[in-house]
Amino acid sequence: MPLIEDCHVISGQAHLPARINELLESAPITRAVVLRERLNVEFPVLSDRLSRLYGGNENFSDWLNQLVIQSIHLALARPDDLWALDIQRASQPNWHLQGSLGYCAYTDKFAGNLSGVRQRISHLQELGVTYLHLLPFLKPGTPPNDGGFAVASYDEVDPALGNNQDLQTLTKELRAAGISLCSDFVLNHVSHEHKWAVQARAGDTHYQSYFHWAQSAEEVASHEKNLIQIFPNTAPGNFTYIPEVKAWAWTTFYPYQWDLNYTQPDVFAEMTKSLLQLANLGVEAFRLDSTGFLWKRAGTNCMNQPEVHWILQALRCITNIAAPGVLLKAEAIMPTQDLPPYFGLGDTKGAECHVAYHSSLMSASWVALAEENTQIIQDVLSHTPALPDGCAWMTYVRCHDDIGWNVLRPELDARGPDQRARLLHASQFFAGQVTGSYAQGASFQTTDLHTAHGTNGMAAALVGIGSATSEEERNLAIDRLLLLQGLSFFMGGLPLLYMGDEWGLSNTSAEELDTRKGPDGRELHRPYWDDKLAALRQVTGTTQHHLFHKIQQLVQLRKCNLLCHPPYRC
Ligand code: OTU
Repeated sequence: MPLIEDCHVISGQAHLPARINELLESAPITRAVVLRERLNVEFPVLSDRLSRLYGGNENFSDWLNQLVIQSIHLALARPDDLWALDIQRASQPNWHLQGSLGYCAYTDKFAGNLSGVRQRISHLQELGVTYLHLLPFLKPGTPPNDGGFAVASYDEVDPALGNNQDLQTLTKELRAAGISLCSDFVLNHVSHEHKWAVQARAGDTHYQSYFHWAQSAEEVASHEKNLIQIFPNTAPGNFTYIPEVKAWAWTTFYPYQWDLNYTQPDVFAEMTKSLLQLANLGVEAFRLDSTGFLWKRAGTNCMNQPEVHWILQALRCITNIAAPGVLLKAEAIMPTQDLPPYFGLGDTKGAECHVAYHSSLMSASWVALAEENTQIIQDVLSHTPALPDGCAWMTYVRCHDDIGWNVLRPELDARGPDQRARLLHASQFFAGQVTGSYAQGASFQTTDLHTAHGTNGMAAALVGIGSATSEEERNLAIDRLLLLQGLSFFMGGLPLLYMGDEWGLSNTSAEELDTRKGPDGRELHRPYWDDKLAALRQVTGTTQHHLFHKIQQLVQLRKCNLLCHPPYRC
């Protein structure tokens, strides 16, 4: 059932192709009836969006039918409990907004492996968590692999963390505890060790078509002049020469992450298949990584192209058909003004993602802390649109990435030509380079003292819990963190806590950093969970206790607030 009724295509009794009708006729009657209802709504929208992308291809109709057949087979394979959950959620489109609280962690750092996460469920329940985002747990390429964001197989759990059966057991236990598991789904790129990349390197032209290639240094240069750099220090440029292919692969992120080519319809079909298979293992939400970069258009910065939204809307149709209880979350770390389309607003109107990160609000809250002035938060909020029914911002204070400063450029530029210096100030402040700063963070991807890119560090280190030398300073630092969490909790979206922030877990130690492979500065805020320190949350008088109980109070307050004012909107 679509959450946004108002699509370009009028839905009704869709004319379904004969092969799809035949499949439904041979399917168990109760599922077939429901699937037919869903297809009546979704098939016209799906074929519209996909024909915008692939309609020019000769065999488009056959390909589309095959895609729908694949999705129906996966819907028929959906375990009974998940099928029932789909039906229940379709009748409650705001199910994920009823007092939800998110929590985000690396599986290995939080609990060793997927089975270990089951031992942490009681902790999550103590907090009132309803949504758990475990950072990439699918089979990655050999390190360095961008913390798992270079995926070698979307169909297998990382053997270091368990297997698909462990994943299924975990999702079941979490569900029984009222917690939905969210998995990253890295749509934009794959590891250079993924079988598609391996076959492309071996000369298979079909798999070469799964990637983007530049044939000459001139072609690379002509693209580069329009593109941004995500990791300017550690992975400069957006292309990597692949000697076996004698061409440059498009690699927006690290050289070992090859961007997928969504003009190739098989890429879309294969990725949707993997997503539905994970949904059938009980994954209830997908964090769609780096969505802004999915479509390249020469002469542009290749970000937020309209086709990105046709891809995402088609994906939404597919989940609405085969797993409608599943949530789609856009990870588009873009200025606020670029985000409404990810919720299906604007020129590319149509049901799209349920949730998107509000990264500008997050970064603005840190600038405000450094400036002791809320102006920038107010500017961001004034650019933040109201959302369609069933949609929400994901609000947060910290996550596994750096605090990116550049998303705030539009707000600052609107206030004057000299205002970007405020980002530099914030960056220096949190790196402890400004007189009076209490922060123990570090700048990310810039060694140039005149540019601000991002800031690394755990919240506790950034607000001054680590540098406090007296009770008074410590309380002040805790209050700073609560102030930021309060904003995230009461903005009206779906708040997300980052692992350990509930009791003040600090930066990764210098010794530990030395042992990690690769030079990624973000490891500073990817420490191991510390059971001894975490246990202090039960001991009165400790920082951990103080913080944890205040966070619990915020959670309670939020629940009461929601009970008194449902439904809430921002
Ligand atoms: C995402 O991030 C992930 O969250 C990062 O952990 C990955 O490195 C990256 O994708 C590649 O998979 O631009 O819109 O710190 O904010 O890389 C997506 C920089 C992104 C991240 C950025 C980001």
